Amino acid sequence: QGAGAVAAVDLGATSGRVMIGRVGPNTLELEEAARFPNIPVRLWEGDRAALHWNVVELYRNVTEGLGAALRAEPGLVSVGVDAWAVDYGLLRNGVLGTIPYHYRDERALAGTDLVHARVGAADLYRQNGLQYLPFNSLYQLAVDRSAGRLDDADALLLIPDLFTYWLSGEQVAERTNASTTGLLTPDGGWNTGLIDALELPRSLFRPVVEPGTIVGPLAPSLRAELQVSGYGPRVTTVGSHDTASAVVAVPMHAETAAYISCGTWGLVGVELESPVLTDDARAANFTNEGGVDGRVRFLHNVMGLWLLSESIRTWQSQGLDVELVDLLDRAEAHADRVPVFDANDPRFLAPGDVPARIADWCAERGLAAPSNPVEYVRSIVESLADAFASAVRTAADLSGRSIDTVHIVGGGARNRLLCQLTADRSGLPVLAGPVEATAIGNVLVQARAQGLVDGDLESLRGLVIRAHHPLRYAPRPVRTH
Ligand code: LRH
Repeated sequence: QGAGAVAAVDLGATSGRVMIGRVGPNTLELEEAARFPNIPVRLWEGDRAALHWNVVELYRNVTEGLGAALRAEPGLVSVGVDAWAVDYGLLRNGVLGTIPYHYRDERALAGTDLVHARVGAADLYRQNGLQYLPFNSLYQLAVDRSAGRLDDADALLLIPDLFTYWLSGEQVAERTNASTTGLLTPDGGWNTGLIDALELPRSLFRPVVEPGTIVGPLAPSLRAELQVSGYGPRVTTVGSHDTASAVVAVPMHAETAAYISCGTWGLVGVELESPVLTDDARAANFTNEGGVDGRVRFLHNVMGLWLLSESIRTWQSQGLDVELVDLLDRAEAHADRVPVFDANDPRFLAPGDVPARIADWCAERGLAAPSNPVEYVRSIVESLADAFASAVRTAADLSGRSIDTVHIVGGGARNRLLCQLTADRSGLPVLAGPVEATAIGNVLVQARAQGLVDGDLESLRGLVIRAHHPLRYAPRPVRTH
């Protein structure tokens, strides 16, 4: 076994990147080949403007990025795509028919009643083990069905599967991300009973494949466009749900660690061998998502850095001259008391004026709202840390694990204040990093499929532990005012 190179395409809610990963039994190196923004678009649809993903623009950036990766590393053996969960494209005869909706678009909201009228929430949880999120694919599909949008479709591809298809010409459903549709059985096949009960066409669903499946070469047209000589990189599935890839690269001892994959969302939980499908887990809104190698990602979605980015966007659109890094510095030094609000409140889901919604939340409880952006930022970070700590405790209780370390990976690992406050509020040491966990997890699963490394998740994590030294935040006593 020698080192070899693969390309990870990692699409996030605010940006995408193509990373080159060089991997061997004692090597794990990452190099950025391209990075590009992911900016959703609103399109008028008769009575309102709906929020969509600009997948065509993303695809152009992906192929350009892949071209750059191939110039830097002509010997790339593989390419794999991960992205956010739940959203999908509908195709007919191989052609994308509708522009994929964004899960934050309000269209999904009608889906809950449509689905629960046919299958009750408790029954659903026993079948799919998913936390209730109003935008889970099955709710979106119920709305699309009633709007007639499924009538012309003969295939459904989740976002990373759509890119895999455009890159290779092959249509598959990678299991970790398919688990976020709510339409998989716990053993990872399509739940045809549930699909029938919701009157969704069975023919939409493609064969479920595992992460690390070699799908095929790049489509001939793309090989020509990128001037690939010979066979070129194989398109390989990874943990195509970005969170599944991130969890692969958490440098943890899974039995005693909790992880927080913190980007737009903060995904807080533990890794288990089998799902927890109890009423308590459902009441706590904990999810059992499919992990790489059959592991279960038992976690809860906390709102995440979205609260910060959406606040900044609001202030900037109001003409305020603010920047996140600067506000975080000042929030770190801010000693006065700020309100801690419920970062899980669904009112924060849709794009819009997050600071005004925080003020409303406070007003409803007779609390004084933050009075300037620094206070808002401090209040958001305190509230996120509080929600993170509470989700860590719940994950431990529900799974029967005793947790001694909290890992934070993803962009949130860069946020010193968030890491420190999470340590303080959980009373546990926080190990922060790697920031690029998702891309690393993507790279490692491809590398293993290509025979560049072998072994189970623990040995893949061993490579991460040797290559990346997390920053440690020791818990401080929490001030009681
Ligand atoms: C994070 C993420 C998360 C999902 C959400 C839709 O990017 O994939 O795991 O719940 O997006």
